[in-house]
Amino acid sequence: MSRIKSGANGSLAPHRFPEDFVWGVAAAAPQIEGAAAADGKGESIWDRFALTPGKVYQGHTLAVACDHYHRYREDFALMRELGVKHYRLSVAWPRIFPDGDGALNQAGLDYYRRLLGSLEANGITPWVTLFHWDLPQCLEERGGWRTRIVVDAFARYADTVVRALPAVKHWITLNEISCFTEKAYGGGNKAPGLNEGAAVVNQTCHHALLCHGHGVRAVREHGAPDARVGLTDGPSVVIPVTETATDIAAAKQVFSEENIRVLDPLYRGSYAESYLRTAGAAQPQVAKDDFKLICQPTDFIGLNIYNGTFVRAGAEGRPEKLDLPANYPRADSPWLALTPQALYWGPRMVAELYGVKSIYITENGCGYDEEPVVDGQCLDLHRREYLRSYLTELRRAIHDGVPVKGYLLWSFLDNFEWQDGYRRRFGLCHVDFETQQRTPKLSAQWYASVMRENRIL
Ligand code: GCO
Repeated sequence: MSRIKSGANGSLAPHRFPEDFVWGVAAAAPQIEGAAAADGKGESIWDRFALTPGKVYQGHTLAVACDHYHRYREDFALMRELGVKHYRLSVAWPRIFPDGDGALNQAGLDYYRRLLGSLEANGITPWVTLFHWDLPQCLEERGGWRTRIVVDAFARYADTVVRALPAVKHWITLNEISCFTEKAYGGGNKAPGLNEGAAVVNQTCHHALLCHGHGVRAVREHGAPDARVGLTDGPSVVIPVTETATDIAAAKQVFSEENIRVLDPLYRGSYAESYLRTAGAAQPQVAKDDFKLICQPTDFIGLNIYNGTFVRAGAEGRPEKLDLPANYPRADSPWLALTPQALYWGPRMVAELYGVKSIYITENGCGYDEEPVVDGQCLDLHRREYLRSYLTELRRAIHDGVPVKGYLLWSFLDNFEWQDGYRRRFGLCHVDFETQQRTPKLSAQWYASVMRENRIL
């Protein structure tokens, strides 16, 4: 296990990031594209979920979203103006295989080819996620993530997409396994919104891990020789209340317990004993060679980090999670307590526990409800302060030797925020959902200078 030392990368001048640091923005197909039935696209579980009464805020749907499907050229021109050089996007599986594993929809592939061409023309490097939660509804009807049908279907989908897009050099297999398994099948608020028992939830997670493995395999077999691939995880982040050895050890123990189900298979090629013990009879069914697929070496890990939970060493050193005081500062997303130290401790713990050598923050940002445009301006000073405080902690991690190589901010545009619909705005650019007008917010101008100057201003 590697140890992080304070100031290990001491050559970094205050507020500066390393020379080759990757700065960019992130988004996902179902949240921005709209055109939900255009050019042969099939229905996704999120299209269906949004039409189910009571599931999404005020019945908002994905039908139009930011209309990025039709407006990507203008959007990329705006990115270019702001100096964006890296962009994380996702491919919508139901555009490629409308019913999951049947006939290929050539128009879907052609769309992403055009889109990548436009990115290239604007000098923007794509980071392409193969799966960001929009499972084809037909597959859900055949069992979805509960069955191995989805694993075979994903393998074919990944092979097809990777072969068809040889210009892509950065691939992300899946986005946040826990979110689309546990919070989707285990009683949460993500599509398809089911409430299955632990055995089913553990199985959905196992199938997702297998899909990650197929994603890696597909890139190695069909991708460009210099293509790189990794998973984006959404770890549950833990912050020691004080930076003393005992609180750090307590926090690390909690971090390990809460993230072991995904990270152990990925990096150690098996489920941890402690995980299997806790799961008991609800352990996932594992077939021969599953772990060979799951733990193939990757080139990096992507981490989506927004917040963390404070932990201290309680009685007899037992870890104790702290509840936040009622008036602790939060963004408007109720789950988003402002805990910038999460960007220090999340990457550090992944690096220390699993020896990971290359980490990208593939999402970080904040959601607010009221962000009006007045006289052509949106003065989101709250977002700028959020970003400044989080980036300060990220830089501290790099300064201490944590191998964080890049940061992709969530998100470029205000967009469809899942169960919260369009009410909750995460964008650097304001979107008027009536007119589709984009207005870069104050935070966009600020982030443009951070990217340009490679330092926190
Ligand atoms: C996630 C998703 C994003 C969200 C973002 C804000 O992490 O939940 O990857 O699609 O929109 O995180 O909640």
